[in-house]
Amino acid sequence: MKLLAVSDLHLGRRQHEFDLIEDQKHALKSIVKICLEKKPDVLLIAGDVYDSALPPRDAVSLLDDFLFELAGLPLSVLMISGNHDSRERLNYGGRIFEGSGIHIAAEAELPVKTVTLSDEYGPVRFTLLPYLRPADIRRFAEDGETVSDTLTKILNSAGEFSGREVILSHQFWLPLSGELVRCDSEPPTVGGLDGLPVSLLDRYCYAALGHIHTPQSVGRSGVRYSGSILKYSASEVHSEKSLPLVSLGKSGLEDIEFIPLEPLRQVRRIKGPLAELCAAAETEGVSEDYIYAVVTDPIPDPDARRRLLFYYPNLMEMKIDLPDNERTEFSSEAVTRKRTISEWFYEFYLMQNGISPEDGFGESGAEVINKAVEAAGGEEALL
Ligand SMILES: [Mn+2]
Repeated sequence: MKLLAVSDLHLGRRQHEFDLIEDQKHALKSIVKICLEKKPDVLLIAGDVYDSALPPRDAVSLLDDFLFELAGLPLSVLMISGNHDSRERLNYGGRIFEGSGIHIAAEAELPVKTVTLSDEYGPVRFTLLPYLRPADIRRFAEDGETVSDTLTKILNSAGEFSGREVILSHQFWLPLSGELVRCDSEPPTVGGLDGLPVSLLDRYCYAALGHIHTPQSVGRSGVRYSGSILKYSASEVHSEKSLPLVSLGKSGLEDIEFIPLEPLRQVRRIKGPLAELCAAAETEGVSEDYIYAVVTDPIPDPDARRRLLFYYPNLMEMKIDLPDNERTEFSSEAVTRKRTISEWFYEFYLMQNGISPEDGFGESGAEVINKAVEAAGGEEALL
């Protein structure tokens, strides 16, 4: 059986005011093309399908087109929610799509959803673990259980199975030793559920993971973050995107082939004095690439951005590289301003529970925060 794994599509994402929908459309078309050429039996989509809980119309249409094309191919599609997805919106139509071989698990529920498919060696069971928030873990936990205990219980809710098993997950799984390659387009933490031990996934011959945007395996080759479909931050300039094409044999994982995912536009970082950057562009011609520019002139040209835009219409970001002792004058208030305790709490509550404190506590959300801050001695005492 052949599996193709993708994750972190982030459909509808805007980056530095650029709408990436054309780039995303191109990436999804490439995935369909890879499916036609490589003929996987299953396409695994491991979460963060949309970039936000309320995706823009173009993104919804894009997913609709993608699923429609996939439904016409002789393969099954298994899809879970990520931390960016709205469960209800991703689940929309899911029960009807089952008839076309598209299986979606977006809601946290017990028992966990499974889909069993077969090849010449017998059945393969797929566990579709949707993204679980700390609040879900608390809901399923019994007294005295650790997060690992509760997760094990959730995974075991699939029931006994003696054949080959595969899992899709969007939790933050960590290797038992060594570190993961991180980048700027992932949130630095995922609530209180950071760093789950990857040993909990030992029984799966392949774990298709989402959440980390740089493609990489975790501990062993059969546990793998596919990575995002596009370079969603400057820190990913050198991280080439690829899709793992996984072959399962009689006793489990046999081989992984990496299929490169060519972007519509390249993402590049350029650095140097403005005149040099412009001169280079003069010979190369106007570039449609997404550009992160660093201008190194000691006295920056106030017109630098406009001049670069002439050659690089898709200029994502322009930074001026100043000597360290001059840098502080240019840091804006928005970046350096300390957040208040209320703001920290608001963000933390939203991250933990997926709803705002207003939605959690009703009208009195702000009041609850203020009272808690007061009881602790006020903002000054806490910061
Ligand atoms: Mn993501």
